[in-house]
Amino acid sequence: MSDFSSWVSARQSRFEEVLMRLLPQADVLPQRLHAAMRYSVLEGGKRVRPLLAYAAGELAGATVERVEIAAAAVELIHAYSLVHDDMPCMDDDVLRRGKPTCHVEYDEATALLVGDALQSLAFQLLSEHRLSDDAAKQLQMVKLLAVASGSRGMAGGQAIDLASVGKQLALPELEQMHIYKTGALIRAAILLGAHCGTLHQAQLDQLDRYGKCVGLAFQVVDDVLDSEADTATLGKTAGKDADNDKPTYVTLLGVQAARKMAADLHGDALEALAGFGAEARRLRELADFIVMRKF
Ligand code: GRG
Repeated sequence: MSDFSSWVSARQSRFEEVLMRLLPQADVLPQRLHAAMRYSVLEGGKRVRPLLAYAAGELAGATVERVEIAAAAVELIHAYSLVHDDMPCMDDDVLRRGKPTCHVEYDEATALLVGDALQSLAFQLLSEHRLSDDAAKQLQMVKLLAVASGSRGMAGGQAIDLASVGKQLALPELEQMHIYKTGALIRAAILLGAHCGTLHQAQLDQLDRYGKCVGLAFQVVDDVLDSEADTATLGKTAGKDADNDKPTYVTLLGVQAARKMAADLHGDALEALAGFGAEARRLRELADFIVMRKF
């Protein structure tokens, strides 16, 4: 196992323990809602956002206990978005992470409440744990996650996405949609991890640039992987989104150009870290992983 793989595995298993501890226990009232929350968050997921938060926190000299609270808040928002995204009123998916989606395993009303409660829990965590010695900075962290997940972030990106079904978007519009929908939370994960430690504003700006690039690269790669899966398993024409005819980087650019775009974004992400030394190694490795991943 490479040094990076051991780093990833160690943090993933540590983070699973953190989530198990922070989520309400399933035997506490309301048991069904709590069980559904745990079902939707635990055992599954690559934990890319928490890994980015850990890596940024390490770079900023933060304590791991602080970073993982911030990372958990981000991951709970991510999990809520997946639960809602899978519902019949949105993507209407029956499988997520290899198991029935929350509304299939439980019911729609429960899935709606799971998303709501996970979102509230995320902000509860950010406000009840001390994440910075500077109270004003901690308040700024709460705002950062609120903006990243709201109408000028993930929820806004989802709204643009839903409105784009069956339409032809231009590249800048598609990019803006993904900067909101996927990129905002990835950037927030990195910045929140960094805010748990100490960096100068110029360094935070560099990290934000890195986050913007890896956030977009993550989505481009996701589109390429989806298109390959469609072609392989469904015999569909490469480039057609299997779900609902939504525009993607692949439908717009073709697979080769989408791959090139991911490679360029990868290069830009590494360039944004040029001012950091060896301490940014994990962030560089995570950029490599995001672009080269196969799942
Ligand atoms: C419902 C407000 C609201 C927002 C939904 C993020 C999102 C917005 C929907 C997810 C749809 C989707 C498949 C987007 C593509 C990129 C993405 C976020 C994939 C899932 O993230 P991963 O790969 O998932 O990190 P895991 O399971 O590894 O956590």
